[in-house]
Amino acid sequence: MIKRCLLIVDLQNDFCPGGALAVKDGDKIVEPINSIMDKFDLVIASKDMHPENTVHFKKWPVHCVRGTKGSDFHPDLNSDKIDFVFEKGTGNRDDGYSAFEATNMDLESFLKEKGVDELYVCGLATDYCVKETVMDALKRGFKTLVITDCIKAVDLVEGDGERALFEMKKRGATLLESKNI
Ligand code: VGL
Ligand code: ZN
Repeated sequence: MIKRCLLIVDLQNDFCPGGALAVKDGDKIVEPINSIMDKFDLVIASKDMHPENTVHFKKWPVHCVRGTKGSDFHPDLNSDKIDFVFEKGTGNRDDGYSAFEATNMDLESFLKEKGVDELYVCGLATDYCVKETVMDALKRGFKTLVITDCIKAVDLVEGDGERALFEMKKRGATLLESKNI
């Protein structure tokens, strides 16, 4: 049996409308993600979890500070079904865009120990943390799939999200829609 793992990247209040670094329509992917969780053997998530002072805030508005509501999952996300949460960006000197930079547990060893064959990635944001996580997964040899209707882009420059998808695909990721899982 193929073991399939869903990785939900940074579906936190600060990246949703009303948050400190809101991604347009970021909240619209919550229900589609809830509705696919049961298709997976394992569901994990990452959280952007920054200290109050970090070099990361020279590039971005203050967001996802540990202990604040902005760092919590979106309230509608079915977090009961999440088996483990990987925290990243926890230091003062790192951006921690990729979930493979998590500091509370090593994601690569975790996936290998669980015998994961296919890593499905969704969440926020397409052009930053989703992209970096997918690139790192591919680098480490995981079969990596991106669920295109369960991601949203920051699009700081118009087209960033589309370009990120193109790069992920070029590097070897499979792009698919949730209805085809
Ligand atoms: C992210 C910008 C800054 C993300 C995190 O989750 O994509 N983007 N920190
Ligand atoms: Zn961040």
